[in-house]
Amino acid sequence: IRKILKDINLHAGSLESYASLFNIILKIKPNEVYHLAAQSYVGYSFEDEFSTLNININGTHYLLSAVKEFADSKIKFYFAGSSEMFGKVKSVPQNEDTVFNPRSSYGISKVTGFHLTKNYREAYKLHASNGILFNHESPRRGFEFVTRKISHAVARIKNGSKEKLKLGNMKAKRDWGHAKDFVEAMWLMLQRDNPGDYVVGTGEEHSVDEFAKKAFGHVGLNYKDHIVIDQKLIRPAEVDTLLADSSKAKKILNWEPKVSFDDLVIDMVENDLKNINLV
Ligand code: F7E
Repeated sequence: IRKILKDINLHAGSLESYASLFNIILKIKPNEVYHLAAQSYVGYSFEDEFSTLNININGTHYLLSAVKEFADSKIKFYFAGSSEMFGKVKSVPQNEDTVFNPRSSYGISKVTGFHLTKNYREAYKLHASNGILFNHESPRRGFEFVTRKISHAVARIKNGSKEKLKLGNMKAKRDWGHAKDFVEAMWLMLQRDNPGDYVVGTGEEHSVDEFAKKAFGHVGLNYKDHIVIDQKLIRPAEVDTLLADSSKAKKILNWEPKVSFDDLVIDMVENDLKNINLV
């Protein structure tokens, strides 16, 4: 965010402190609140489920409660729900009516956040919406997530590194979209007169294997020569497949993803190739 720092104001606060969240809202009186903060790495949630649940559930509750104190200000609230709420999916593709069946403490925390947001909307009449967003990636993605882990390894290996890239379950399928498209959907939700819940995804699924093949292929490498499977990276309870049915977002928000899977992979690899010497 270095490039935009001059245009924004940052305020320090913590999801673990109700007082800090309340004070920020008191100070800036926002029109819109986008609650994206969380322990968001599913892999880590298996190692420390207590922190994941505490931070994600209480943090969401604190923020909703603080927003409620300023009900007269008509603050619009967005909660970042997640396709991980569908977990071991009960039907394909998943839409707003699909039953939640989370497979990790992260998924459980997001289901709870979803219900808290809905309850504040119904009980206290907040303009509070849930986005149930499928995986959204970009060159800003953290290095622990599989897409960035791959794109950055491609850049290192292309630049001469002799390492092997260790991955877990390459058969897992995700509905991967570009974060810039998904942020537009979040914003559109808060421009509506009425709040609601929306599934946001591309409607296309690809495996980790396909992502890796395309990313290495983009620089003329065969991914099979550079990847080894590390059993330690296989999750104790995996989400095998996720595929979005975003018809509601398309119809009501007039939202459509613009970036294709191929262009997403290329954007991430090209960015890492460009910046490889700066890391
Ligand atoms: O894993 C498999 C892994 O960690 C994707 C978060 O933004 O999206 C994200 O959650 C898949 C899984 O993302 C490695 O087992 C294989 O099946 O990139 P990920 P995620 O768990 O799908 C949802 C919507 C969120 O809400 C989350 O906050 O890739 N996989 N090998 C691997 N995953 C990782 N991280 N590292 C590997 O080496």
